[in-house]
Amino acid sequence: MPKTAIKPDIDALAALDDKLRFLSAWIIHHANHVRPSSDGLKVGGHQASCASMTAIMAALYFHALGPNDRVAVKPHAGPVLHAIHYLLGSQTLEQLQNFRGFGGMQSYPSRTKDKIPVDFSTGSVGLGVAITAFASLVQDYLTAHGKLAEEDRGRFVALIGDAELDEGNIYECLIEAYKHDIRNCWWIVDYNRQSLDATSADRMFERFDEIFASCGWRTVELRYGKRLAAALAKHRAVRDWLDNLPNADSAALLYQGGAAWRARITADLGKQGEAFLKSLDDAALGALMSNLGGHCMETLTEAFDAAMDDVPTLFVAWTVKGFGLPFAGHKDNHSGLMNPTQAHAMRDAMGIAEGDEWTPLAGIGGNARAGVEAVIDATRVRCDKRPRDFGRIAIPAIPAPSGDEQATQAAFGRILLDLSRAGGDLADRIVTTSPDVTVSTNLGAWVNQRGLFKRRDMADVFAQAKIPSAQKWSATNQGQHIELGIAESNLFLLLAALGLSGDLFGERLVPIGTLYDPFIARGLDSLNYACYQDARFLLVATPSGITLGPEGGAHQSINPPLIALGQPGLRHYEPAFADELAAMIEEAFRLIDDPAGESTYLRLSTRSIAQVERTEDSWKSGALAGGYWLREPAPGAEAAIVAMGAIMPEALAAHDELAADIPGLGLLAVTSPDLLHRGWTAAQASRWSGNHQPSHIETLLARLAPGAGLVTLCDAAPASLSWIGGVLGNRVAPLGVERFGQTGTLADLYAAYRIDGAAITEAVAELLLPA
Ligand SMILES: Cc1ncc(C[n+]2csc(CCOP(=O)(O)OP(=O)(O)O)c2C)c(N)n1
Ligand SMILES: [Mg+2]
Repeated sequence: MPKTAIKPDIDALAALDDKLRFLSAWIIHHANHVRPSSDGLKVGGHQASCASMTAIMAALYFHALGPNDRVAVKPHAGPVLHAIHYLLGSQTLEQLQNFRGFGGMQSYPSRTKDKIPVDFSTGSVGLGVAITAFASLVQDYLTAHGKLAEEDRGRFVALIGDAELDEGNIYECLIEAYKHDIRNCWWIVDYNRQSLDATSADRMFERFDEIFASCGWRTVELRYGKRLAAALAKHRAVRDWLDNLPNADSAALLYQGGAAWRARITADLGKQGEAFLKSLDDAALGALMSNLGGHCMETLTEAFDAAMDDVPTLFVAWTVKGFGLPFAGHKDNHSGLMNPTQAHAMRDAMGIAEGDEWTPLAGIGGNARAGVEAVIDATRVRCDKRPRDFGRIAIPAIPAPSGDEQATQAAFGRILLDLSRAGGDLADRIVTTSPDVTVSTNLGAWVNQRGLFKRRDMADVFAQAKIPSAQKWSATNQGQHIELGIAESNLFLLLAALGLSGDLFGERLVPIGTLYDPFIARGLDSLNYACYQDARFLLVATPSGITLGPEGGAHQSINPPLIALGQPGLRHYEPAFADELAAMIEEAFRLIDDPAGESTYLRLSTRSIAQVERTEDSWKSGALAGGYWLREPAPGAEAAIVAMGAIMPEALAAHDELAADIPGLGLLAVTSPDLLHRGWTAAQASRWSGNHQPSHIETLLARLAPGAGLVTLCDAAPASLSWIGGVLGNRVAPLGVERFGQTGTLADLYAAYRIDGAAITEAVAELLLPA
């Protein structure tokens, strides 16, 4: 739980601020100007963005953070985080010297690639901010379910660039966070009023204040440091003038320094500014005007100490981008790099001898030294990374729902309902979530059984009034479904937070999220972000394709299989039959709990189709590997139909019709183009390492005659399957959907988009015609 404040050692923290500013700048300097370059490319880095928040991060890490707190660091302040761990002894010099190099510390903090403890990866601005709110929701969920002790709870902190606040996902998250009454969250804005391209719009902070306050957040503005505030208190005219100085003017003056401030104050205020200016030389004036709240250790530590309760809090810390660097305040400084002369001057000014740049406490001498060492020692114990937590979930066999005719979406609902009824560890670890499509993606029965999660009980008014309804929507803190508003980005960010629960809290959950397949695109970067961090979850997308018929073009998905094909960390399965689905769900659960596993995306359908009779189980391993022969080809067959998902009945019917004329015609059921493609490229790569094993798709296709024709068929972009022709050099007739959909019956649509039986027959015939 939030700790009580300890008295800060302001001098030691200020020395650490200076040290972090130097080290972060030097890491970037070394990569760009010292380390030999073999390709002549600029390495890059963001010295100004780091310098802007070294004080904030020193106050946070070396004073305010508790042992269970987790932080999402502004991506381009990554070097500051690494410098902190270097001082704590948890980062090596070798890594710092290999910043942005192969295997070295990453440009932006990465949970999976960096060697230091990174709580949340960042890089795509806005997402690291929002995940902290969802992590706090997951913490509340775990506590309510008795899976996290009170003393193991912490606070979730996001360090935010001010331009990052333009990202819409932050406000989607804010609304959702309000509905779920989240707490223990600090968002700290590095309010340097500069973005990448320019200085930012004036006085936005007042708007931020209003927006956050209306969503239940406490807002704390840290505008002036103690020294500047004290000076301004005595000179009201200067204060009024500075309060209203436009961002661009302020940035330019901060860059130009004391003489320019003097000239401008004199020009604007005349006699009213004289008393303020009189006692200050230009250097002192320049320093005083940069004494903003985000650079003042007393201001920062006081503000943090005053917010140790669980109220979500937005701190707007005014800062100077590039504070203390030669390009402080310059509007073009985002990617600015000090030249060697400037970097050496900074080193000298810090009292660091040449050659001593990497000595952790070089330049910190005299009385400050002991204080700094004490602060570092006290901090070290708070920064351990919790080990990843895997391999603890007993996964029962998932039986296929019975029924001669079934849709995969309906079967999914049945499987979850059966799991819920059977109970057990797995069922208790499942958390479902959906952005307002719980009912229409068939999670309703599960929710009726397991209930909605809310920290505070919420009665089902309809049930109380005895109004008949299929959905029982009362909420308690024991519920296992987290209902979200219609914001798909939030779905993926919540799945990311739930899917990291083993790492963040030592207790792995089994998250299942549902949405309509086309709306994956709405949250795509958040989905990528979840995968990038190796969060583990099951994503169920339904309905899909044009097979949803009358729902029409706006809801028909075309390209998600291609998205999945290119998305690392996410395995796409597209079942045709309920027994395939059951096997895939079982596999997905296993992959969630396997250190070498991944997340799974199931593309399902509302189309009810006749199930196939199985006489044995050998199809199963093929289905889990990406495909199997649903109708065996004769050895050396000249053609095959290769089909995926809900249009399998068309493929089967065409196969039956054609088999009489084309002896040995095969029907390959593809269950995962994603896995087949991965296997193929991996086999290609293994050729070069000398231990080549043919891939699954090569083995399957080897049954056909060399150069046999393939008709590929899917309710998706045809490229999802057409690439299969490249594996062994088969000719392909690619059938699929390439245009926006329309409303209609399935027969209308399949004919119009040429994925019906007639299209298959024609395509097979054409392939078999002599060239
Ligand atoms: C989604 C996304 N779009 C664009 C970028 C490129 N980018 C990186 S930092 C940045 C500007 C950041 O400004 P601010 O948040 O104010 O941070 P500062 O460097 O000023 O501290 C941009 C546009 C990105 N990282 N992520
Ligand atoms: Mg900024």
